[in-house]
Amino acid sequence: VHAVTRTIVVGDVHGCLEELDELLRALQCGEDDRLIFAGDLMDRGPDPVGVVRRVRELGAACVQGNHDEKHVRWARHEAKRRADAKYKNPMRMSPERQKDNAALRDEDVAWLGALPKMIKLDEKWIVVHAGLEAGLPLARQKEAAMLRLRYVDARGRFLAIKGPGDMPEGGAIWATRWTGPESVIYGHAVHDLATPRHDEPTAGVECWGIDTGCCFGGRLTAFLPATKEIVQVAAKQKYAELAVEE
Ligand SMILES: [Mn+2]
Repeated sequence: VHAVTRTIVVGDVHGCLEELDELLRALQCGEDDRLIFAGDLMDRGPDPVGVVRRVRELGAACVQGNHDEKHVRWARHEAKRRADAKYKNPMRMSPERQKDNAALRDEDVAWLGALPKMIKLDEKWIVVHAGLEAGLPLARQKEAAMLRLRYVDARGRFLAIKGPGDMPEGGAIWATRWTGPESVIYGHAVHDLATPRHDEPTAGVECWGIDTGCCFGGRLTAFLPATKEIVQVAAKQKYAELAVEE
């Protein structure tokens, strides 16, 4: 039991339930701790539904990731299809992921669908799954950026990727062009399989990328902004090939 409330942000879990449980033990999480997940609980790892259930049981906060959002949309289309034999689900999803989607309870889907795109921790720090566009106040940030942003143009605005792993011409990692004033903790992009990425694009404005690719055989990372402490567990195995999907 810790005397002081800790704020702990956990990177993309992507179905890695065993590693999540090990991380929670390593952190010795107690009732006083404030746990926030950086999104993308679903897909890639062995037990995405178990991860959603665990995070809900913990009563933890979570921002929505693009994989979580996709499952919410898929479930809505499937509900329509069940109600209307002529309705065709316009989305594509692998059979394995469809099975996971079907294993989510309605309340799990509702919970995933109600996740915020951004969580403000305090006066300095915010958590978002993917990224933020420079020069826009928080209230004007776009959902697409918060769910999917990787690269930005010279003005710090969204640059779409053309193919897997492509950095668009003239592009840069969004965190290198973020102008603040908030400091940001984010997931989504695996910059390294071991070490979180730290940028300080403006003095006193920090960006911490804490997706260290556990599902790809890297590590699951927890980051404590107050102390800049990093707590990690190694993946038990490589569950998926490292790939940029969107
Ligand atoms: Mn993502």
